[in-house]
Amino acid sequence: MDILFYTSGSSPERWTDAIRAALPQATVRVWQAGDNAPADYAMVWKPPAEVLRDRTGLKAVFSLGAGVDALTKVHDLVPETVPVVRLEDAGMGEQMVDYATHAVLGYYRRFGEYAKSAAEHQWRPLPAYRKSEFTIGVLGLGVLGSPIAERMRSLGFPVAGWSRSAKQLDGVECLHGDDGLSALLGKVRVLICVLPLTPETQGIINAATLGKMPRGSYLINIARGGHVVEADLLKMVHDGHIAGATLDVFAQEPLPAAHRIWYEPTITVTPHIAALSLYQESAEQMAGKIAALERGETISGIVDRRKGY
Ligand code: NDP
Ligand code: OXD
Repeated sequence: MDILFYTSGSSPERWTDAIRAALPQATVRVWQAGDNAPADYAMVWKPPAEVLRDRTGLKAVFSLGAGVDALTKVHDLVPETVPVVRLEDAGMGEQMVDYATHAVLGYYRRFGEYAKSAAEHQWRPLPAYRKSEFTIGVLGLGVLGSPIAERMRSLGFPVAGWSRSAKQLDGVECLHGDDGLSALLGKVRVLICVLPLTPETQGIINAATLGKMPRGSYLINIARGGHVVEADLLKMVHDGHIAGATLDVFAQEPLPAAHRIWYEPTITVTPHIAALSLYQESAEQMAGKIAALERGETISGIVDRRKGY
């Protein structure tokens, strides 16, 4: 079995070592310019078109991440009969849950405000919030959003979640559609975005949607930079409507050194690390799915080309 590998990131050998360990029977090669030999499977992250264009023999293309927005052009390169498969959790769920928990508890216990007081050597106790008044809204109730909603519920916060189709999650108010989104925004103290980036969700966090959130609420974006209209967010942060934000993803990455977002004291920036693909877990998941495909079985995680995720 021939596996073609490409990542735009660093350390391809960490991936290929893990893939070889999970698929000892396979020949794994890292794509080099000019390579147009057949392959049974491709495992890729942000590949240039030449990696997949006219590639013969392909039975499936695997994404080395959960989000497939960077793979939309792959859909024009490989025939519809070749499934494009994304990572499902593979160790990312726990990381996302921990990241969201840290940020939410920081807002709930006002740690950002105390850090500011401490920097000014000011002993300034603030009133405590009540959990019952601190509703957490989760946009996206998929593989990564659902466990975040569940963790928030188990911490005792009221939780509302929003998805494309109707859902049921114990103890979570599940909403969908435009009315559902408005209802969720109207009650949240913290909005957590875990949506896939598609034409429908591009720019979904903008002046209009942020304006529906109560004054003094917070945003956590751990999905894609394209979900947020950054100029609108900066304006709402300046006028105090949004009390703070934790952003892991940006329209342009790396976030340029001179970007205004770096200068906002109430915005916390992390460099797209909310969840990192784990080599071993990811390779084992892909190997399991390849084995299932080879047995002629159906697998989960196939991207729906019409929905875009
Ligand atoms: P899933 O496909 O499992 O879940 C997506 C969720 O979003 C589903 O609940 C889906 O609804 C909902 N959704 C999609 N489109 C819409 C829409 N138009 N309106 C309302 N809801 C919508 O994805 P994952 O949970 O695995 O991943 C989510 C995203 O997290 C990834 O696409 C990626 O962008 C991001 N990510 C970020 C990382 C980071 O380090 N910052 C790491 C990993 C992922 P339904 O259930 O009805 O289909
Ligand atoms: C992903 C990511 O989509 O790391 O997996 O952003």
